[in-house]
Amino acid sequence: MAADAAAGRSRQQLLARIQDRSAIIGVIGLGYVGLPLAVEFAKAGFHVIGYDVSERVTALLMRGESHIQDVPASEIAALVREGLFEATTDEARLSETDAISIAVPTPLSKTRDPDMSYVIAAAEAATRQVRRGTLVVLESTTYPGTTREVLLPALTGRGYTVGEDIFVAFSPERVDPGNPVYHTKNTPKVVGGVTPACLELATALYATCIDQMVPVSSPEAAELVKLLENTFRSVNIAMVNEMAIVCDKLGVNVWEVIDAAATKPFGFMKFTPGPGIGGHCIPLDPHYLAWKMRTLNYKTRFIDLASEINSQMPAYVVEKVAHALNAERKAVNGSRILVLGVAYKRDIDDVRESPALDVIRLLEEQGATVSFHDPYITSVREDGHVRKGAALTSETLAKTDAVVIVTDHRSVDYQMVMDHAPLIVDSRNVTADLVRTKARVVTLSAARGSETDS
Ligand code: SAJ
Repeated sequence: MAADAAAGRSRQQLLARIQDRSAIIGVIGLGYVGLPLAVEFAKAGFHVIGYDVSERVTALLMRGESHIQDVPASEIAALVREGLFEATTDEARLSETDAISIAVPTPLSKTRDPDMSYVIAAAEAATRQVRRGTLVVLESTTYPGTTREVLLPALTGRGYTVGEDIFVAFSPERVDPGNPVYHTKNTPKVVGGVTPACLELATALYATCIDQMVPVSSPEAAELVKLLENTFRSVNIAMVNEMAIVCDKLGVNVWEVIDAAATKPFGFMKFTPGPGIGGHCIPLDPHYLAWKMRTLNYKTRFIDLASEINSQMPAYVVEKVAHALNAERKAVNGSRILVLGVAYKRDIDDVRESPALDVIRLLEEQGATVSFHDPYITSVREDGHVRKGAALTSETLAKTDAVVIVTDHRSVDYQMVMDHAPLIVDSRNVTADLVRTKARVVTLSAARGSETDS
């Protein structure tokens, strides 16, 4: 009876501190997920202690700067000034918190298996520092079972009982970098608690700063929601990438087909082919599920096939470049090629896992002299050396043998590229509506209808 009373007290006390905003919130990992979340908690009135292992990150945040494109420095500066947000590399500061959200990377190892080192490090830090009665929520995208098999044992190892002395949940991050409409606050938040009390506290906390809660019955359900979302995208992107190859072989323009299919008002969702998929989510997350299912002797064929097709797209683009140069009696070897756009998707500054890096590597392996231009990225660090971006001018364009559009940033003047480059290989269909002037244009599949590649 006494334990129940104590547990009830812990839950009630934390609920009250959430409601009156006196709870101190910890966020482990101040990246593109953790920083926007920390800002939302602070804007809701909580004192937020952001913990990150990077001294560079915590120092710049405390100077009121931002390293995340979607988080304005002015917002950081104001919250730091008001004492609502502080960033630290001192793990011990987490002992002051009543609730902790963990938003650390979950990359893949070289053998394409989950690299849980960041999650384990964060779980161990939280375990060392948490006080009795604390709520700990894992946000990192991971395989189903991680919360119960990795986070929970670490925390209960301190002698805590989940649902009484410690509260544990999983809530997937749904950040879409660069999305002008959906941000942390207005994107519905899925939450799965290890016990009903864990779910109640986690939803109460997030409801203070996120508009819509989506409670589910377990952390495993919440972990799988995220993996379904990203596997859905990977599989559908792979399907339209294969459709691009199909259309090319049939002499049909894939974007014309997709645009027409997208007029179906029900039962269809538009995806567009491209040079492959990048980012730290779609190329990686489905492999967390594939890995987990392999341990249960089940082969997730859709995930594996989608990954196979998506990862072959950079080579398909390079094959298009070679074929287009060949039509001008040029070889890739010795050609001067400008890769236009290296971020993994348009209008952002993130180059992680970008297919542009594969396109550049493959072209250079065939002897091309490759430069790049990206309005958001001035240099790319690869294998220890830094490659600086080139200016996009009529002179640099005229000197190329081909321009390969890999990322379709909206700020680029593509008509100027059309007016000065001799050849464009457009992997994003961004030249479709331009006035045809100097450049010959090749796309991933055949030109529209009766058009010929000029
Ligand atoms: N891509 C295509 N064709 C498409 C859509 C995307 O080739 O039709 C490519 C993009 O160019 C990019 C990659 O796929 O290289 C991933 O694109 P993305 O739009 O999924 O962008 P991410 O990975 O930054 O963000 C996604 C979120 N995006 C959307 O829901 C629109 C979402 O899936 C997750 O919230 C997020 O990953 C995450 O963190 O998991």
